[in-house]
Amino acid sequence: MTNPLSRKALLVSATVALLAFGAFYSCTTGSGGKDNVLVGNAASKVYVAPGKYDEYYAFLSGGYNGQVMAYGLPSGRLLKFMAVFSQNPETGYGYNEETKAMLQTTYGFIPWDDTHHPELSQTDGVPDGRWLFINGNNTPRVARIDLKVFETTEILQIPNAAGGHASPFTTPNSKYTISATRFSVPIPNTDVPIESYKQNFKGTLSFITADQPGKMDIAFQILMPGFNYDLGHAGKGPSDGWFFFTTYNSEQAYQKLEQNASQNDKDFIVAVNYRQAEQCVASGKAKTTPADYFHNVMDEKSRVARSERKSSVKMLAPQDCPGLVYYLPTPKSPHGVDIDPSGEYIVAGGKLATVIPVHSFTKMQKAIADKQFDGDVQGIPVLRYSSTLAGEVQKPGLGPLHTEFDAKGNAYTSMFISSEIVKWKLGTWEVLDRMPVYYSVGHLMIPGGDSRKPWGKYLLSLNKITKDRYLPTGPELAQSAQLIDISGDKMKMLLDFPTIGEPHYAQAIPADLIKGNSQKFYKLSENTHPFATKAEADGSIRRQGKNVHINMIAIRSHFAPDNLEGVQVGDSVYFHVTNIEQDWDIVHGFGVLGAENAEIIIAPGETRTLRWIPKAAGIYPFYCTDFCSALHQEMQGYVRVSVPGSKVALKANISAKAATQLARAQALPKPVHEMDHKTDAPR
Ligand code: K7E
Ligand code: CUA
Repeated sequence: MTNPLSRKALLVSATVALLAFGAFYSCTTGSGGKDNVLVGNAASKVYVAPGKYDEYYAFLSGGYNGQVMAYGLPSGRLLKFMAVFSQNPETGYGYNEETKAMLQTTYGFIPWDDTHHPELSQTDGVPDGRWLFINGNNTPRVARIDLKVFETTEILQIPNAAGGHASPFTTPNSKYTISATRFSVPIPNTDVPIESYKQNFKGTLSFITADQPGKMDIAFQILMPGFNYDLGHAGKGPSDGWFFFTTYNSEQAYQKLEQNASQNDKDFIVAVNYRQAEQCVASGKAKTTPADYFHNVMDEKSRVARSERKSSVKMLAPQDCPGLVYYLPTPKSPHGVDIDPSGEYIVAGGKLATVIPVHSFTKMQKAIADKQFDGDVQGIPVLRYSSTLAGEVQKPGLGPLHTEFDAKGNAYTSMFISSEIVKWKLGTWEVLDRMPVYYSVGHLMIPGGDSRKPWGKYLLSLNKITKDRYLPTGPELAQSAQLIDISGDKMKMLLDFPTIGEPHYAQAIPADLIKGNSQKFYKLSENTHPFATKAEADGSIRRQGKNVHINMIAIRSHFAPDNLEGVQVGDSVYFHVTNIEQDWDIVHGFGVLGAENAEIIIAPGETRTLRWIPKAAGIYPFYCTDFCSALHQEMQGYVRVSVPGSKVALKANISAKAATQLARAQALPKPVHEMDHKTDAPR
């Protein structure tokens, strides 16, 4: 089952092969006979009968769509699309007034990002199903998704950083999650010649407090030499208290990195003793440094997001905190760094390396104690390669990127260039099996495979290129995941399924650890939204200058009020719609003719607000966008829009009680609009 291409290509230098890898896709016909699939057997292993549940939840990042998708495994069925860093018109996320603040940054309202690495929260080094963290790669951010509601509830911007790629891998109890700069930049960022890279450009490693929902913050940052920091993983067991990051571009190139950052035989793994960092911070060794960043939180009760702007961080220089950071030389332009379940082995994926180097944590500690240094980089000791090396996997294939583990002492590494998964043995470093994948795998994922207790059983190969695997859909094809059975000695291909966006990485967890906690609706009695309407009689329309607020309920199968008059051209009309249902899966939507943003979807018990600015006089229908009942098509209403200064009075067809309240409210002084964020968000 060896991919013959990988064998041949090993003779070629890795760099040449990288340039030529496109030629590997010379497709054969169709997608039929290429897999070593016993079709019937494989089909029964992924078949989940109608009405039955999958065994695992899998969370796949969406790459450049900025979102995260939940799938079921082994079926590969898509369960939920979760908006994180990108606006999502499907639900109104980032368009409605309640969620716009989630996308606030010091660069303004950013409606997009690039997600790479979903990371489940952990207890004792084992995924626990409480939260999923995900990084924003472009405008460095880390988000928390609450797996009770499968929604983004918190986003922290990472200051003093550019490119939040090595993120958000967590420590064994999720005390910290991390974010390292992929790109080094001047810190603080300022206008300097690019040629002054070596003097002026720096990297940062950010440790983010993660175990308190709603309270993520930068615990401290470590100021590092101006390399590229690529990926990271926390130690566990004996290596608990340490964090490992890969670097590339130790050449400190600032142009044509393709060549200029591939000169050195070895780059580094950075080993950070974060307990030492905590001590140095506690003893005042960190400098309070200016930093400009946002922290955005979705309030659990009002379901309105709030932003806070922060202005400083604690910055540690390794030179001021001896014992904090060491460099482990590692061939060659390493990408992934993965720690085995025992916490002893530190596996690097050297994209251009011909071996998979594995460092030993025990040897690393001894090398530090014995000062087996090969000089230093800007005061950071470099450990001798031979002093930390546990072993090298010889001839693994081409382009090793990422490694995960099963519970039986085996490791599995993705080979981008030779397009295969390679299984090898920890300790003996021998290659045990290979499985070709279609095509060009990036990350691979085993449920719990980066944790202390892998559940094993399946491996998901997350492939970059699909070519001929599915029916053609024009120039751009979906990316692809392949599910592989790893329960036996030999890997077995079970299933292909297309994915949305580019799923760099994924995490999976037994469904039982999440499904019992899934929330069915929001309690209306606990809804503290300032514009909540909890009963039909409480609907209202109010004017505050050019702002018109409409409090409205939605219930099968009507809105109340549903006839509105007195709105004028150029008004900002806020439809505050509360879904007063208290029943699972009964959501309503709201769309209005000519709205320039999106619809809103309102979950049972919550309030969502659509802002709308009518441009011309006339009658505008609105309707429920989610087919909620037999009379869903009747769930509609009208807004009358008059010219500016018109004498048409404000009117909503509401109850007599509500009308009295309306008269009283209109006599009161104007309240401050509590949801006027200072954003220039697109409406
Ligand atoms: Cu290898 Cu961004 Cu983790 Cu993609 S990264 S593959
Ligand atoms: Cu409510 Cu359709």
